[in-house]
Amino acid sequence: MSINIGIIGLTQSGKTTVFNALTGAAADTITHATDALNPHVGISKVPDPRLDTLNEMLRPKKLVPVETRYIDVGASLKTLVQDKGIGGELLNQLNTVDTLIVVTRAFQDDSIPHPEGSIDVKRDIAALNLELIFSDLAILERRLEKIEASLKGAKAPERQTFLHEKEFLLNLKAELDKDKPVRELPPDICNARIISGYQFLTAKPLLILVNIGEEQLPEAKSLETELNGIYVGDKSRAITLCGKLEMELAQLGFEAAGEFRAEYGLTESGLERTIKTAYELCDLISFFTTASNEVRAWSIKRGTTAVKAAGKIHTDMEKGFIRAERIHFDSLVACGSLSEARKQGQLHLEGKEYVIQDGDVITFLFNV
Ligand SMILES: Nc1nc2c(ncn2[C@@H]2O[C@H](COP(=O)(O)OP(=O)(O)OP(=O)(O)O)[C@@H](O)[C@H]2O)c(=O)[nH]1
Ligand SMILES: [Mg+2]
Repeated sequence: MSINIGIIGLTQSGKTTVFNALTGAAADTITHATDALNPHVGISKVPDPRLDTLNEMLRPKKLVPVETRYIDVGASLKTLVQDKGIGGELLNQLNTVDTLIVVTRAFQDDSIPHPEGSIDVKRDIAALNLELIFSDLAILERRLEKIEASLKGAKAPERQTFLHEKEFLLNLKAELDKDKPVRELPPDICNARIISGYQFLTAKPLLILVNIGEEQLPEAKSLETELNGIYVGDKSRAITLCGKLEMELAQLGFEAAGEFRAEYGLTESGLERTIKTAYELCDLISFFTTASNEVRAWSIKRGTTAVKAAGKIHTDMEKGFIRAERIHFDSLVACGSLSEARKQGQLHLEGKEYVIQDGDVITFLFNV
C-alpha cells in the first residue's frame, strides 16, 4: 500500500530538488530541467518512530513501513493540458495522486532566473492555483461536451441523469470561473461522493511547500505563519523547507544528517515534516499489525472501521472478519511486551464497527 504524491510548481522552483530531498534520489537539477518525457518517479518510506520501537520490542523477521510514491512531472500544467499525447498521460497520473505538493520558490539566487523575473511567493501560488483551475476546467468542458452529445439520443430517464450532471457541472464551472478551487467549495455545490468520480486537481489536498534558501531559515517560522494566515484550510497548508539543504542531507547517513540539522536548529527532517503535513491534509492515520513475524504500518482514512481496515490488508479478511484484537501503541510500550499486555488484560477484543485509532496495534481474526 502506498500514498501517492504529485510534485508540481513553476519552472525552476526546485521541484526536482525537493523530489530528491524526499526520496533520497539524485536526479539531475543542475544541467537538466525535468522534461515531460522523462518524469521522475520515486518511492520512499514513511518515517515513524513507533515502528522502530515495535521493531526493537518484537524483533520481527520483517519490518514494513508505509511507502510514499512521488511523481515530479516537470512540465507546467498548462503544457500538459494542451498536449494531448504525453501530457494527457502525465495528467492522468497526476489525477490519481492523493495530494499535491506545490513547490514555490522563495530562495534568492541571481544565477537562477525566475520565469517571472522576480521572487514573489504569493504571486506564484496564485499562478499555480490558476493552472490547476485551468486543468479542471478542461476536464469539465470535455465532460460537458460528452453530455451534450449523449443527450441527443437519450431516452427520458437517462436524459434526467445527464441533465442533473450538467446542472451540477455548470454550477461547479461558475465557481472555477471565479478562481475558486473545488476543495474550498461548500458541500451543497460539491458533493464529495460525486466529485470523487472526476478527479479534479483542485479537489485534492494542497501542500504549499515554500522552498527557502539556508539564509532564510531564521525567518522560516514567521513566513509560515504569514502564509498560513492566507492559505490554511481543511485541505491546504503551507510549510517552508530548505530544498537544497534537505537534498544534500538526504544523501548523508541518518546520524550525520541529524547532527547537521541540529546545527541549523532543525528538529525534524524535511521528509518528516512533509509527510506529517500530508497525513493531516489527507486525514490519514496509522495502525500497525504484528502477525506472521512481520511488523507492518498501514495508513487509512481517519474514521475507518475495523472491518474496512481488515479489507485494506486482504479482501478475505474483510469477508471473513470475526474480530480484532487491539492494543494501543502507548499501552503496549507501557507493558513492555505483547505477552505482558495479555497478562494485564490490555488486549481488547473489538467488533466490525470499532473505529481504528491512530497508533492501534491490531491482529485481525478471520475465517477463510
Ligand atoms: N540557491 C538555491 N538554489 C536552489 C534551491 N533549490 C533549488 N535550487 C536550484 O534551482 C535550480 C532548479 O532546481 P530544480 O530542482 O531543478 O527545479 P525544478 O523546479 O525541478 O526545475 P524544472 O524541472 O526545470 O522546472 C537548480 O540549479 C537548483 O540547484 C535553494 O534552496 N537554494
Ligand atoms: Mg525538475
